Amino acid sequence: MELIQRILSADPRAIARAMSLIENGDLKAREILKGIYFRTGQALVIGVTGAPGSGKSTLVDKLALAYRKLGKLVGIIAVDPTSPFSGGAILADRIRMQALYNDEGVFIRSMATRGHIGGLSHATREVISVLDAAGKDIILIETVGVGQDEIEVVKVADISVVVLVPGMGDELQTLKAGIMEIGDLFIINKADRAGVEKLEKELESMLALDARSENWKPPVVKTVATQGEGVSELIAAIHRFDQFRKASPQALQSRKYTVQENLIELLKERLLERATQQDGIWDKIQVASRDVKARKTDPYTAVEEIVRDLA
Ligand SMILES: Nc1nc2c(ncn2[C@@H]2O[C@H](COP(=O)(O)OP(=O)(O)OP(=O)(O)O)[C@@H](O)[C@H]2O)c(=O)[nH]1
Ligand SMILES: [Mg+2]
Repeated sequence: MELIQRILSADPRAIARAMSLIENGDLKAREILKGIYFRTGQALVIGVTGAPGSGKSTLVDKLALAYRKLGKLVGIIAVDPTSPFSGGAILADRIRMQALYNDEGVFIRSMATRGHIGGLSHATREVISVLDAAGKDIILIETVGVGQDEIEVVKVADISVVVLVPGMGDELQTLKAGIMEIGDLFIINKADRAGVEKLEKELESMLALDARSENWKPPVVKTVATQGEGVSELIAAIHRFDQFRKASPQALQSRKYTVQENLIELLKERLLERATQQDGIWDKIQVASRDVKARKTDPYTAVEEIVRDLA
């Protein structure tokens, strides 16, 4: 397919087209993903997550610029799982630095993935594959908040960076469970503000309690994203983690997507697709729903009957 060749030669319009097909759940996306699979697996995928307004976009921009200076090709994806429409995601997109838009070595895309059939992480992973195959060395993924959706996205990243800001106090406590598990590296951004030391202490004591089996103590890096302060330290910390994960891939296995999980997910998708393509399936589902609701049958039997009738 011509589109595949164009993606492999990093044509931005082809990349954008492939991403639209993926977002829309178009069947053509699958052919593209098949065609590019053997060229994936090279990029370093960095997930950046944190509370709204913590400075993720500013940081991602500065990181992108710094990586460009190091000669790396960069992809940026802003994922907005909280927004049912693309509005939120477009907003995240708009504030990016002009310098990045003018640079051919940077590809930027926003995604509002709520409602994607395979779920958020699924679509994100496919979009990452496209950027990876197009030769991007560094792929930055920005997600809003630290909730279940974000944790899903984090699973697709090679390294997960959690952005905190001083003055969070209690908020840190509520984020605790989520962030402790997902953070490979913590950033205290807006380090030009009061309360940095307090936050740092709290974070350090939480990290000290963290019973990780994996021999990696997440570093804490202080940044002032607006000034680009701390960005080189951040890149150094990312590099150290990258070395760690390559040296001990077993250590992180439980948190990252495995090939087997991916296959099971694809299998579910294909089986559901096959089922829903059957003639009269929606009528059967409707009748069954009515019967279950009226307690004429139970949902388990109803599904068994539907499955038995599948060709
Ligand atoms: N004082 C200070 N302000 C910062 C710093 N980093 C970012 N900001 C400001 O914080 C605001 C939010 O920054 P964004 O980068 O949009 O934050 P975000 O986390 O991407 O926000 P959402 O995508 O809306 O969740 C902007 O006005 C930034 O200029 C910093 O280090 N210090
Ligand atoms: Mg943002």
